Amino acid sequence: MTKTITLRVEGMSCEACVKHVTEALMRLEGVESAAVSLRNKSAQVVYDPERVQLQQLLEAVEEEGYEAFADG
Ligand SMILES: [Cu+2]
Repeated sequence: MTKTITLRVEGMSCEACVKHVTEALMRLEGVESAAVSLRNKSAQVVYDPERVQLQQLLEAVEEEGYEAFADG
């Protein structure tokens, strides 16, 4: 059973940032898809909560140098 969440992502300024965030999320085991929007400052992530936790999603984005929040 997958879950869909929209994260708020701060600090992206161009399409390369979008790519970095997308790749950081997709690298995680259990993430099925990540739709990152520069314009909306968001990342819609479909993931399997049995394989990856929300906290790991946030950390993956932050390790790339951006800020991520679970409040959409
Ligand atoms: Cu950029």
